Amino acid sequence: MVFRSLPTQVTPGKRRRHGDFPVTPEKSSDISLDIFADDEHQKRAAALADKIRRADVLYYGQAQPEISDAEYDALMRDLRALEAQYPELATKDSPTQRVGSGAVTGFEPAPHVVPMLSLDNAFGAEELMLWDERRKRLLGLPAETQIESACELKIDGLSVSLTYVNGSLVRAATRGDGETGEDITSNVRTIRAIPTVLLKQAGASLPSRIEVRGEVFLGHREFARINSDIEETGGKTFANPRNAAAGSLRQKDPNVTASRRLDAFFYGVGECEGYSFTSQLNLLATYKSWGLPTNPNVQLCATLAEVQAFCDIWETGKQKLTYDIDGVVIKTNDFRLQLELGAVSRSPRWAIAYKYPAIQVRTTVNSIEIQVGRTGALTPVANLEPVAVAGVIVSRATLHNQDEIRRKDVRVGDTVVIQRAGEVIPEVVEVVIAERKGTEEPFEMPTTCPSCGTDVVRPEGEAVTRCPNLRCPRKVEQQIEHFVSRAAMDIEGLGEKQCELLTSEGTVKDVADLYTLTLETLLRFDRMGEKLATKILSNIDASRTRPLARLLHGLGIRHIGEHTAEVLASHFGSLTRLAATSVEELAAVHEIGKTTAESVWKWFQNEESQQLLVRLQAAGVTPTAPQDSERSTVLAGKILVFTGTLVRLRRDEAEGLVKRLGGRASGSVSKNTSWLVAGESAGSKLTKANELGVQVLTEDEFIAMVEELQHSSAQPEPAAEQE
Ligand code: D41
Repeated sequence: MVFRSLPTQVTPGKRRRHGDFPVTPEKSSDISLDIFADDEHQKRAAALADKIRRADVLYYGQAQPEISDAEYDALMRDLRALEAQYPELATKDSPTQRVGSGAVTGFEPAPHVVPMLSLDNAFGAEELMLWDERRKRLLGLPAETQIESACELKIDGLSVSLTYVNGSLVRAATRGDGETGEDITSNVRTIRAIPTVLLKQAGASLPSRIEVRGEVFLGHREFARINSDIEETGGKTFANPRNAAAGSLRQKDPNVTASRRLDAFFYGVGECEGYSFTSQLNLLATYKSWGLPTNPNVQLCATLAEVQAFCDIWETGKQKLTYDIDGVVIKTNDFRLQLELGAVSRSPRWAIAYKYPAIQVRTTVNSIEIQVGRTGALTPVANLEPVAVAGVIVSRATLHNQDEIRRKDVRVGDTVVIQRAGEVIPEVVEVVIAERKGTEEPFEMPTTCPSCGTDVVRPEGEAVTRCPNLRCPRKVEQQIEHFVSRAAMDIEGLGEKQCELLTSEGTVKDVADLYTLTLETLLRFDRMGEKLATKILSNIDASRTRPLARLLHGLGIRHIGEHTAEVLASHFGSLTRLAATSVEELAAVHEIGKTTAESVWKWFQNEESQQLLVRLQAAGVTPTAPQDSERSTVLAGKILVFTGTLVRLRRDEAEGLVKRLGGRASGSVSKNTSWLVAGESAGSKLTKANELGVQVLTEDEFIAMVEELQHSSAQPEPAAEQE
């Protein structure tokens, strides 16, 4: 069916740019005979609108959705259908007439120069065909013509709009209601996937001003890491990567955003001056050349059959991705055709989102068991009657904690609806109460640890119940497993089974014990041949000199994931320095927030930790200081000093760049300084550089020089050295 939507007016007086499409009311092809809405229709429309508004507030405003995307889409479709039939129901404030909810307070409003459009959805092949027919009809093309389409994955993240002026990021905004979003510049500046300066290719130009549109998201691994961090501190975990990305992007403290590795892909343009694109593929290739991340899984399709094939392939193919997608976006490739097709009701007619149905299935809860994590957290897990969900057999689902079980009222024996939230972690959506027989058993968290029998504790205000026993075998086993894992000390040969064996008999009581293992001890275990045991010992030995970051990560200090461990290792360089630091010094490190700083400091103050470190050292564990062997050398031997306020680059970015190119960034000017890069309101360092005859560069000159170096790889000669 073709929906009839009200046209949106482009505000008069606005400059016309790419993205301002001629807006024409769509010719209606499905005029109904029954043209007046009665009371009942009105009530139904109002009820649908209410539900949608409520869902909007929960989704956008609080990042705590209550209904699934599929349910939301269904509500929206019903309302649109009703309004298409009775246009007088489509009042100005109907949810169909706007996208998303308004800006949430706390961030400055950020108006979009060119509105951020939304996408109409097509559910299945038939609706896709209808969309294709419509675009041909609108273009006056014969039905048998094929229009070239660019097919992209529809990343399930948050839409953002970045404004670059002469290649420099000046503003980042959320989408908001499409007209006005929120200014999230400081947070976006911390996202490493997003360049603060666009790369200029030799011989090419950059737009003088451009609004770049894309999606910020979290990959599955990072999502899991964030949630496990939150779980450790007893906080409320995110239900899916999308919510976690939203929560991370809207942080009041940019340090928190920085500590979460958000990712991004860019795919669209708003305002654009001084540059023009010819097609969607041309835009994507250009973005890539500027250093903006674009999704590699795009395809130019010559026919609609190819488009459908692309959609079908990714319906199952998406399971192999490391991030979530919720469909495919199909765009008319040629920008001239896009312009001709224009937009109605804030959706371009040249694009459509092909949505996959959210797959939910029913199964029964056979039992609920408790898992003990490496921090001692007790997590209830539902053992399910195995079912296939979106091509994967699911037999377990996390129930998070006691509060969640109570909220959903999940009982053993219940029929439940499950879905793969974020496509990775199976989740119990709800209990099918109608299926209750009365024999289902409510679940209570145990009062003692199922592993060691110690009384568990649940601190006031926290959702997590923990086993406080430091020697809890299950906890130690998990700690060892974490320590030897690939992301940490990478000790091959020690899998789940081996860790269980080593800890269950008390042979290994903490990670330092691993380094005292002998061939004799290992050979006592079942199915441990001499060959395997020798290999394990040699792998343990090799781990003695792993990089410091890996050891730090492996120690399992709260809030220290892989990335934070790297930040700490490269800042402090050694365990000794880390152990001697203060909370203040830690918190001053870029990307380290207060909570992390306190957690690290506390860990190193703890007597048990200190003893562990002494024993590790005694066992010959000498982690290597961080070094980057694959550095470029174009700035080798050069010392740069930055002073004043930089506007295009962050200070750490600039210094990082120098390091990557083999140079050194120093804090003070001396006769050995190769260049002083002076930003705005530079002071005494600039005076000193002038006195010493050190060459001074503006920020622009520095960036131009770096770009030049990266392209030509030629060694620069500063004037000061030529003399
Ligand atoms: O990956 C996406 N989520 C995605 C979203 C994409 N690849 N392309 C998109 N293109 C557009 C238009 C055609 C309007 C430029 C989009 C979106 N819009 C979009 N996302 C959320 C609202 C609109």
